[in-house]
Order: sequence, then structure tokens, then C-alpha cells
Amino acid sequence: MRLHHIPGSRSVRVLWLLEELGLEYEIREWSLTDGSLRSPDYLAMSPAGRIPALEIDGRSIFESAAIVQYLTEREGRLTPLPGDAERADFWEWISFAETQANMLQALNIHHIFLRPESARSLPLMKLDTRRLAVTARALDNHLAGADTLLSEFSGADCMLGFNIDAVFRFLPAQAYPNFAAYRDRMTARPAYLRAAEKGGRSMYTRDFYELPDG
Ligand SMILES: N[C@@H](CCC(=O)N[C@@H](CS)C(=O)NCC(=O)O)C(=O)O
Repeated sequence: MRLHHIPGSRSVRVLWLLEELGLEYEIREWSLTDGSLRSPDYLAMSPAGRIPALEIDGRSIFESAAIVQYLTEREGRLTPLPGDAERADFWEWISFAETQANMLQALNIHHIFLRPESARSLPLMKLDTRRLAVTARALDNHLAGADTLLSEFSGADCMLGFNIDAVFRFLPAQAYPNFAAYRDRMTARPAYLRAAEKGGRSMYTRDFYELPDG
């Protein structure tokens, strides 16, 4: 099994899940900026040229949500199986994680990658911060009195693995106490810590990124 990975990217979802499942795998690391994700070799594994892809069972799978669903069903663990009342909730939260990740990606581009800084759009940064806040409020409400997204830890929590490192770089953690406590619980899990150790450094150099006009 080989995971195609970039530190701090959505592949951390799969890396964390592989550790939770105790599977053997190797990592191949790529770069966001050297053009290699558009090479024919990589596009053959992930046709949109996106990270992650997972080589497994004689094929490659792209899209982190598909990988999480495939792996958890293959192992018969960390997922509600057919007939389980929480199966729709599992799919909902997996997709919700990606909805939230799209705003985080937009904010990462504006705050970190886009140069020169004059190329940034303050209205778009504000819009995505407001849209991100709606998703953080939804998670904060959902996690009131709950330790995990479903009734027990599952692959849906791993889908938030990219988000929980990013979200409080752009929103104040104290405004979302249930979600922040969840982030602290998840990032203390031994499998998360092993994944963080193997997965390399996060791209963030600051704890918090203010909007340019404060
Ligand atoms: N929906 C996809 C999104 C994957 C994605 O956008 N990955 C980013 C890294 S977090 C990427 O590969 N970006 C490279 C690019 O856009 O060229 C998934 O969940 O796998």
C-alpha cells in the first residue's frame, strides 16, 4: 500500500486513518509547487492532479472521501456497515468535512500561497472566513456533549484530520469551545500523533492569520 502525500494536505486524513487501522504502508511525498502533480505518472493515479491517492489492491484510488470509505469497509472497522442507523450520518460528515476543507483551501491560498500580497482579494477572504464560521458553528453545535462525530470514533473523524489543523488558524478557537475541545481530543490520539510524526511539518508558520484589515 502506498500513500501519495504532501505534508499538511488532505492526505493527512488517510495517513491518520491508516494509523488508526494499524495497516502497513509506505509514503511517497510530492510537492504542491514543482508541477509534478501534473505529470502523466501522477495524473494516471489521480486524474485531477490532486493529493491524496492511495495505491492498494492492484489499483489506485483518488479522492480522500472515497479512500476513507474504501479502507474502512475493506477492514470492516471505523465505519457503520450496511443496515447501521448511522450510515447516512457517516456519509454526511465525510462530505461535510470536504465542504469545510474547500473554504480552508481558499483561505490557505489567500493567506499563505498567493504572491505578491496585492494579488489577494479582501472581499473573498472575508466571504470565505464567514462561510467557514458557519461550518465551525455547525460542528460546535453537533459536538456539544459528544466526543466524536458519530456515537463512536470513525473514519468520519479522520476526514476532519486536515481541517482540525487549519480551522483555528482563521477562526478564534474560544468562539467554538466544543469543536476546539474535540480538536484537542483528536490530536492527542496516539494514531494521530504517529501520523503527524510520519507526515511531516504542517505548512503553517503562525498560530493565527488575521484578515489584512484586522
Ligand atoms: N476532493 C479532493 C480534494 C483534493 C485536493 O484538492 N488536494 C489538494 C491538497 S490539500 C491538492 O492536491 N492541490 C493541488 C492542486 O490543486 O493543484 C480530495 O478530498 O481528495
